Amino acid sequence: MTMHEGHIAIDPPSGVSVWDVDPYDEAVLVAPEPYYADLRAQGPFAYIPSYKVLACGRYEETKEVFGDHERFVSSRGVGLQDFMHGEPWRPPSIVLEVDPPYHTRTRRVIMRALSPKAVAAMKEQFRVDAEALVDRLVEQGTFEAVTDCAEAYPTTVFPKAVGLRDVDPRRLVDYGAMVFNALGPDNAIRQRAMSQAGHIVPWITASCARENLQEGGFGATIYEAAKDEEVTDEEAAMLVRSLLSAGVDTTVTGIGNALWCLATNPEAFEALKADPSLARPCFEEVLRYTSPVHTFCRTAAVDTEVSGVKIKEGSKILCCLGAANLDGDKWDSPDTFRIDRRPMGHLAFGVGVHNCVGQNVARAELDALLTAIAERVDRIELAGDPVWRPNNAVHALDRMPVRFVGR
Ligand code: HEM
Ligand code: OVM
Repeated sequence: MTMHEGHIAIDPPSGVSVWDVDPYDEAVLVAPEPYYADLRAQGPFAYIPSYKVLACGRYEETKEVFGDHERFVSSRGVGLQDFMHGEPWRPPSIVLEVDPPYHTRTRRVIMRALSPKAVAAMKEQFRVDAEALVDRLVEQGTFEAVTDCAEAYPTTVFPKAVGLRDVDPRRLVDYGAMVFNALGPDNAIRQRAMSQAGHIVPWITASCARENLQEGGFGATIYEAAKDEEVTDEEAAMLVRSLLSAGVDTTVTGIGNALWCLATNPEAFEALKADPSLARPCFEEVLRYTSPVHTFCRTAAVDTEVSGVKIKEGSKILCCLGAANLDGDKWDSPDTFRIDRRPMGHLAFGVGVHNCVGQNVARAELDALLTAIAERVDRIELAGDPVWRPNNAVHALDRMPVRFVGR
């Protein structure tokens, strides 16, 4: 057996197009839409020789692979690396990177901590902080969308909701960059993110300890499950780590991408202003249109077949959620941003047993912020060109100067 990039090097299955592309090239990562279209055009799967993996980007196959946890497991890692054949960079997540039946138990604990009721209890604070931030940005006029808004908002509300005693926005954002870049190959982007590990990982680990979490937050609720012996204290700490891994960079990206959609589609912003209750469908369309997490992998646990393609046990499959969310066989005018589309079935939160357990939190944050913007801002103007930031798993802005003109 030959290894490549930390996983089993498979040969191209018969009938599958061999496609010489580097999905992790910085030029592809910062402008992925042509890659998404080419990936879908290759067929149900493409074999990518530079990584010796299969990739899928049509809606149907992406959903089938991503949603079938029995044939396509997460316990061998949801990045390029196969955990069965090498040490992961950190102890694996006990929710994202495990399979049922263990997954069922840990997921239940996290699900209860992030229940609709628990999230509803945070909404008033989300609203107050959103209005204060938007007022400040209107006052400021021109600002930097990524740092001043997209990072500023979640790093204000999310640590409070989790109950972190010690809040360090920089380290929270940079940890997210490590976690998501780690899903790709060991390229320069991953290495740059990982060079920060020394001063971030110990801080994250300490933040997950029971004594560093205030009563009333999501973190304390997870530790209550430990009191009831549903999980151990060590497992509770690992589940808090999952919140800190997945809960910041994703919403930072969602907000940045939402601002980009609204700044570049003024008619959509006019519609949102006219009816702020469109904040929710607007965010769903931002998710479909920009897919904040563009790729997660699965590993075939058995020899199997999808859409007539034979897949060998041990094959890594790149599931390109970003491509599936723009598939013309699934969506009308997929490349048009329409805030009233209500894109049911988009894959930006995944599908199947691992679908995003934090989606209520993400929706509550974006709902509060987009509503505050709709009520307080008359125009959103680009004050310079948006620049995208290459990341092995996340499609996010690097910077975008914008101006909020108040109402
Ligand atoms: C899982 C996307 C926000 C916590 C996932 C998955 C996706 C995703 C695609 C599926 C992973 C897989 O199947 O391998 C997003 C996006 C977000 C977001 C686009 C925001 C725009 C959040 C937030 C939290 C969170 C705010 C925490 C409060 C998690 C966790 C999992 C997960 C713990 C693992 C669930 C499991 O394996 O059962 N997310 N997420 N996410 N997300 Fe999110
Ligand atoms: C985790 C986790 C969950 C979702 C996404 C993620 C890759 C990490 O449980 O640590 O980022």
